[in-house]
Amino acid sequence: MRGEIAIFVSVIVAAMIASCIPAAIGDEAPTNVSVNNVAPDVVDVSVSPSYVALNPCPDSTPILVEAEVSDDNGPDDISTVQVTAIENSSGGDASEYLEESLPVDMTYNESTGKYEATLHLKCTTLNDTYTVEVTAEDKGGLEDVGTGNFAVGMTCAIEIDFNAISFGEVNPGAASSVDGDSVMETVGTAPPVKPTIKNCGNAPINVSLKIEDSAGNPTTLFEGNTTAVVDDSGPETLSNTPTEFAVNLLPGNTTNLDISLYVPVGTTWGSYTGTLTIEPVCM
Ligand SMILES: [Ca+2]
Repeated sequence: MRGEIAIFVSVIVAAMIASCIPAAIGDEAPTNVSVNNVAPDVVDVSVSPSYVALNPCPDSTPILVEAEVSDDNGPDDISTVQVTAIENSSGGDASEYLEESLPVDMTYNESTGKYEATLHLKCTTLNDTYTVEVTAEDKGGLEDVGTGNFAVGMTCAIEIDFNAISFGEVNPGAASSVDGDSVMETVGTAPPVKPTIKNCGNAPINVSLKIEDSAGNPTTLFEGNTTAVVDDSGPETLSNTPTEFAVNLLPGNTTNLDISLYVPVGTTWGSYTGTLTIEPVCM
């Protein structure tokens, strides 16, 4: 087939040359075209994981933003691809939750064929859905914007600055108190740590407390004889079932735990141990 076309064309050319004799057999004409620059296209933006469970404070949590970008003038015409904005579900600026400052340059990954950047969410990033905006610009200054989404779940977490509560030596009929403060201290430093509770999650919390006597105690002492105040909530008497303190502690904030033990008259003498359990209650 290809051979037949070649023969056919050569006959036509021969006929044209024959009809033009004795005119010139060739000439040149200047040819020009202006190829337009067209904007790059941000085809797709994705964020992984799409549902983020934050690490408790003070750690941040990485997310990977990937963008598929093309340009009809060729891939070399793409000059920059950047993460340019992050917004919450209300459309408000959420860039305060990033460890990085925007814009963040994205780099081309040969193996995925996509541009990518790793961002770090602060531990106080609120439970919400977020939109990441990616802007691609070509060498002619034309731009395109694409967006991708992710969600941040609720993280309920606390940190405490004490690893023991010591009531010392107490006579029957007397009480012993350990008062807290709102300053997170390093456990083991002198003077003795004043109990502090910190919200290291991303949602407001209440705090629940329970206290349990160890199995080897001479008699039950802590349960029913320990009272606690958290922030301005209480005093409440603690038992072996959780008591919730309505403190509405905001993410990143700290509060005091004041705890007191009353030793009733008639209590058997000896050493007593117990376990205080402190848990966050997400609201
Ligand atoms: Ca272009």
